[in-house]
Amino acid sequence: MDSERIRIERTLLIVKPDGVDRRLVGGILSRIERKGYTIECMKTITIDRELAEKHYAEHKGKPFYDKLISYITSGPAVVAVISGEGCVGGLRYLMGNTDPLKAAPGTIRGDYATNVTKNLIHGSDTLENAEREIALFFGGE
Ligand code: IDP
Ligand code: MG
Repeated sequence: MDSERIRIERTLLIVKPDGVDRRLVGGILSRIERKGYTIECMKTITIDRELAEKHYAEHKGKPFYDKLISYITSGPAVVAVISGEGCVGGLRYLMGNTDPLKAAPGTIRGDYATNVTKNLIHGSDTLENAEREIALFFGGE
């Protein structure tokens, strides 16, 4: 029965600067809400270098790291806490493959993006990272 369903989780969503610049924020949030997830809180910020480096610490030293940091800090981004049943994995599924050229049609990246750096959206990849990232972006609030 319904009471046995997957537990309610929280995850961190970022509509990255290309998504804000392309006016895709509403369209992306609409898909997430349509799925049944809740926007718990949300803000528009320009991510500074220090925050970007903390958020993407696991990628330090990779070939795409410098490009990633300059991209994510390049302009306003929309950051939100999303909640709902199994939403960590569920949001990843809605987002599609990291490389938009490999993301299935019907996913956000599959439908709206072509570039592996400018792939529109971030969603936490594990429950543990979700809690870490939520604390990083909303810890003082
Ligand atoms: P994810 O966003 O799907 O979790 P990650 O592997 O965590 O993907 O990579 C973080 C971000 O770094 C990606 O969303 C993308 O913007 C960028 N990125 C990942 N892999 C590459 C790559 O091979 N080339 C360029 N940028 C990349
Ligand atoms: Mg990731």
